[in-house]
Amino acid sequence: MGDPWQECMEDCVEVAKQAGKIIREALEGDITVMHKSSQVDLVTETDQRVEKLIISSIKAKFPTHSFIGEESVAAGASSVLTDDPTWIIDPIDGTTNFVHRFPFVSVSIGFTVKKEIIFGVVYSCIEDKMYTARIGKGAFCNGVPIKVSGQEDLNRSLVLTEVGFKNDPQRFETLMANLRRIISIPVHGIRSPGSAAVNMCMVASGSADAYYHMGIHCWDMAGGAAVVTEAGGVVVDISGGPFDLMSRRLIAASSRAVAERLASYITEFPVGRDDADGS
Ligand code: LIP
Repeated sequence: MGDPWQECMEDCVEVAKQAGKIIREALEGDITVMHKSSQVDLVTETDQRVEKLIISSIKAKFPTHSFIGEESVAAGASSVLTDDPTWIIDPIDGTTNFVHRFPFVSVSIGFTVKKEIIFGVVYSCIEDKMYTARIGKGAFCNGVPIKVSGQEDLNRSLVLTEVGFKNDPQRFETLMANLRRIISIPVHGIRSPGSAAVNMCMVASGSADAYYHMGIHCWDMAGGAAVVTEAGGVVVDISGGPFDLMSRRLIAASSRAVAERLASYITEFPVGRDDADGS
């Protein structure tokens, strides 16, 4: 028997391309910005339109599959991961970038079966880079194999993270203290491209050596996590322990040595879980 999920992956790439085209076209016109949980949690009609397109076209072919989509969850859908074949979708990863026309904007889709990631597709649609990874079969950018830098020394690493406002003053202090501690290790530098999925693909393709974040969601992580691991990198929890897709925290790195040492400098703050309403 061939690969039962190959057709799903091919369809995923096709729908990500269509989604990317819509996003690029939307950048030509006016963008109306709405807010979700806070002043800095942005959403646009394009996020909602693209998510509807992705879900409806996949559902038409695979009607029994389940979906966890960022905008569907914002509208009240469940984000509990089950054993079903499940598509985990971020229609625009980097909405703030999209709103500002800052050029790291991606469509991120991960596919799980029995809660395990089977493949990931991240389309960085302004750069026109299509990252794909099927577990066990390698990671690619526009069809060309990619691999992590292999960097083992945190002192020689370029580190990515998100720098953003937090409503909770204590979390904000911890975020800034972590940044200060990591910069002072010292590392070669810290960058913040603003799309979790693109950050992971940068680690996967060797343009950066590590990425850490607390407070993202499964739809930000699912596609990119497959790309990093298939490119020879590691994805672990922010503590350095095993990665949990629903935990809202991760380190992605070029090597276990970099991931573990980075984890030792990070003070955690509570971020809750994506599946907190169910399991
Ligand atoms: C965003 C990320 C960004 C991260 C934010 C947010 P969105 O995704 O990719 O890098 O820092 O927490 O999740 O909301 O643009 O899809």
